[in-house]
Amino acid sequence: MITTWFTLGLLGELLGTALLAYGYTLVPESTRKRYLLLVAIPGIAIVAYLLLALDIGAVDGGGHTVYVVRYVDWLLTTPINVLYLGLLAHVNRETIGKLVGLQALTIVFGFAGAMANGALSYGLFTAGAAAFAGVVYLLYGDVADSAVATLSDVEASLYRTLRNFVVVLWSVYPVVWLLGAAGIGLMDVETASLVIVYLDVVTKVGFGTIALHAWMTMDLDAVTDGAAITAD
Ligand code: RET
Repeated sequence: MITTWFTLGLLGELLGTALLAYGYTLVPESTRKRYLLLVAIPGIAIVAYLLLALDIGAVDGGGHTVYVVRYVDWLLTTPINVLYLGLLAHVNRETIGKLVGLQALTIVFGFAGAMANGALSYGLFTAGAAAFAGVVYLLYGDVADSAVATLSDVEASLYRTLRNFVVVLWSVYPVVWLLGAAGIGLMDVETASLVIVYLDVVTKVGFGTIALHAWMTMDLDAVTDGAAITAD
């Protein structure tokens, strides 16, 4: 059954990557380089889900299964995701470094916690949660301020939409961690996997699609208002 979920995840990420890759031709030229990050996010997940569907990348974390491949995927893609938000908001390099670093730490601590047992496991989870709280703090603080200060109203509104999307949906991951095998074990591995596959596809493809849609609409505006096309 679990292989079925992973195969569905693979299909979702494949379709999402194809859709977003096609979208590359539809977004304004000035935003294309950055847009590639949005294609890379589900693109990386294709590899992860291919491995998971082939039953590669699971290890024993002291009595329960830990999907290493999943953490490697998150370690690569979630920092790219916050990097995109930082670049969109034109925030300074130092803050981008903090965002990316804290997000990477979130995943590293979460993985270490899943591999550990007992109190250490929860200690590492708490460290991960603290790092993630730092990311959220920056996204509502300095990064949001920079978005308001440097962007047009439509772009600043896109920033807020993407930021809220990330914060709300990503917050489900630590809950699944706690309820699943790495935590109190209330949720069995199959259910947790189903929820995570669903979330992975929605967060990765959804994030890109929201941005794609917004840039397409902005491009249309640019047809009637020539100035907007070079506004980035
Ligand atoms: C962990 C456990 C430690 C505390 C926190 C976590 C957060 C994980 C997040 C994962 C996001 C994954 C995404 C994947 C997309 O495919 C590591 C579960 C806070 C935020 C967006």
